[in-house]
Amino acid sequence: MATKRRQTLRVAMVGHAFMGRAHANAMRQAGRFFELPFDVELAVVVGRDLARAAAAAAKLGFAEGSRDLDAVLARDDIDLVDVATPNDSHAPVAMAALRAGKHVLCEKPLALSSQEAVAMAKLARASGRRVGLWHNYRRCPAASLAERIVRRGDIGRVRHVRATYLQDWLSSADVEASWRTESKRCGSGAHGDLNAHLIDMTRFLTGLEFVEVSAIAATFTKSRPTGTGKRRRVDVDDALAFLTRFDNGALGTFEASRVAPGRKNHNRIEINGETGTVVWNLERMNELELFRFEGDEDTRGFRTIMCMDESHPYAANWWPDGHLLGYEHTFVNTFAEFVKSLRGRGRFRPDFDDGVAVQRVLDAASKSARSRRWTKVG
Ligand code: SOE
Repeated sequence: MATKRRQTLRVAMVGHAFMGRAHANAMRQAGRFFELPFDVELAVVVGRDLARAAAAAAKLGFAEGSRDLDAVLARDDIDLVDVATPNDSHAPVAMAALRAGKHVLCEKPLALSSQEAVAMAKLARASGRRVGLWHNYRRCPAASLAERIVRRGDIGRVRHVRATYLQDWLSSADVEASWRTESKRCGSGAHGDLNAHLIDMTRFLTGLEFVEVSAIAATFTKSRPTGTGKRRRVDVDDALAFLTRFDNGALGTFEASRVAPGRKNHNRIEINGETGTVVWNLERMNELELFRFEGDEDTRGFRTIMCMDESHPYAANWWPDGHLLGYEHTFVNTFAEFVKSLRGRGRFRPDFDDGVAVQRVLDAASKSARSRRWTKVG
């Protein structure tokens, strides 16, 4: 009996730098560790320079490279467009792909502004296509366990969210300017790059919405070398911190910085509820810390849950208990969930509506940092 031929999901990836490599790895690995409804075919890498796009395609396992996005979008043998480019091209590329009838996965943050994000989400809803955002940390098993714990009420009503995302790669004034230090290319600095993750993670873990924010920001290095002997003005934040009040009355403190020496990728979130606390820390990404007011007082304390058991989200797709996962696996888990969602009817989360919610908080905090006033989230 002829076996039913599985359909193929053919992917065009736009951009091929750090995130392009993480995405390509995830696309190649997902079918080896998850039961997917499609065979994934890495069809084409699109870049501004044909030679570099072709070289990236060869290295990352795609069939070919191209510099002609319009031609790639016009092909009827491309089903999914993956946007792995700097922030200023997320909207034009994603919207062109949606108009061409493609599904879209897009890097975070969704857009340069709320206005742009709203237009993207509106087009996505009208398109009937599946869209998603690569907020990969949601699908770290320990983070997804934290979501399960908070949502089922194990720590009670949330009262505090305390989130930090710190890096140090811009500490030196000698680090060259890039798209990440120019507002017309990135929207904002550490704020959109790192607070975006914290805002999305908070919405994921707690289901809370941000109501109002009060922010402070700083740009310590006002210009950076361009590698051509000139210097370019830096018009984005090196760091932005903000206070927030949530729709259930809970209080939050958020801090993003890319000039915190020694902090390489320090992404940590602590949720305090009425009856307990949960802490997820990327630097110990296989572990979850949990405290609950339970048991005898003299034996109470934080306990560390190693999140590699088959009872933990995604863990059963990988290795036996106790064998650790890494940064790359959060992207593989994300891509696998997205591909599975193409068969289902439910939303893939986070989608572009989630991206709008994140962008609105980012914009309100940026506005508050400028005005030095409490600002409602739009
Ligand atoms: C740079 O800050 C960066 O690559 C972010 O853009 C990613 O979203 C984060 O996961 C790692 O650091």
